[in-house]
Amino acid sequence: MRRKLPAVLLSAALAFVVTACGSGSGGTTTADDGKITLGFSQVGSESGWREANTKSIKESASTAGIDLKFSDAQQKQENQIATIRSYIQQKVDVIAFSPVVVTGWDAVLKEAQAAKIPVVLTDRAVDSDASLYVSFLGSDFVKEGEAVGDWVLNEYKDATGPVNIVQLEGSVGSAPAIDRKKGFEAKIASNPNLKVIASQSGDFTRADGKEVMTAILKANPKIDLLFAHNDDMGLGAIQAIEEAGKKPGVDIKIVTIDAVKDGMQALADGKINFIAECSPLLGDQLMEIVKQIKAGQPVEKRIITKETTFTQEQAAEALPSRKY
Ligand code: GYE
Repeated sequence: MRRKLPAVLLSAALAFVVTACGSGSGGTTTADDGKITLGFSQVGSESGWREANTKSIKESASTAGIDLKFSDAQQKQENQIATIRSYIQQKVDVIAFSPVVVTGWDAVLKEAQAAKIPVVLTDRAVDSDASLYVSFLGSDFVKEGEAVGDWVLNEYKDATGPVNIVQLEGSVGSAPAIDRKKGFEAKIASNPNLKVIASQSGDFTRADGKEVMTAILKANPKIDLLFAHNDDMGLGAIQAIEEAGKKPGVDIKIVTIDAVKDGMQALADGKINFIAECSPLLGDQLMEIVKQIKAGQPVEKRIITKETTFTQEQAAEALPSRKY
């Protein structure tokens, strides 16, 4: 009986043919079985978002028949640089990584370019020259910060006195922390009642979110609103707020970014008031880009993820079918 080859296998096979024809004896490690090798350096496992992102990348690679080398940098740039260098040495076909911080990538990106290994950025941006990478796939973090800012503007449009705001920032020097802060602060600047009274990094983790919020609560008796740059820090802060004898979502309103399951549950439960979504499901698009690169097809330089926002009612509705 004749069986049709699944589309993914077929395109992987085609990609190999193109590669094989084009590369001569150029010594790539494209395996004998025709598989494309992708080296991926992940930021870490700091949040629910990151867990979902890792799962998406691993699953999509396996579905696409791409041989994935995966490494967790534990939120350290030096680990990512070392991993990328090892992928260059191993002559993988494509390198993809989610840069922990924005700065400091020029040298290693130039090394990859010199070795003729295309690099794809996923999730987070770098400040290096755009000629040093092929494509950047991920969210518009400024827009996410603006979406939260818009909600806050509307929520306090009738405020007659100061609204005290606390901001829990993401990892210092990371694109989402820089851009979410920028988008949020630009929006709320139009209402002079909205005052950021404390703004500190919680490194995108639940533990740091709790610790930093505990200290901020002690130092500031009147807090009206918390903006946490991700759900996990918000969830940590919820614990701190409850331990301080206050009601999250009521005594202190909370707005966050990501919309992972635990965040959405807290939103539906009334402990968070609003979430701007940031999709971690980048795997399928990344594998598509990798295949296009290997097939010698043009790829888009910037691919922006589509996202939405959630109120408490919308979270309750969306939760049952939520994938992450
Ligand atoms: O929002 C946060 C994670 O880079 C978009 O990193 C990502 C952020 C995400 O730790 O939860």
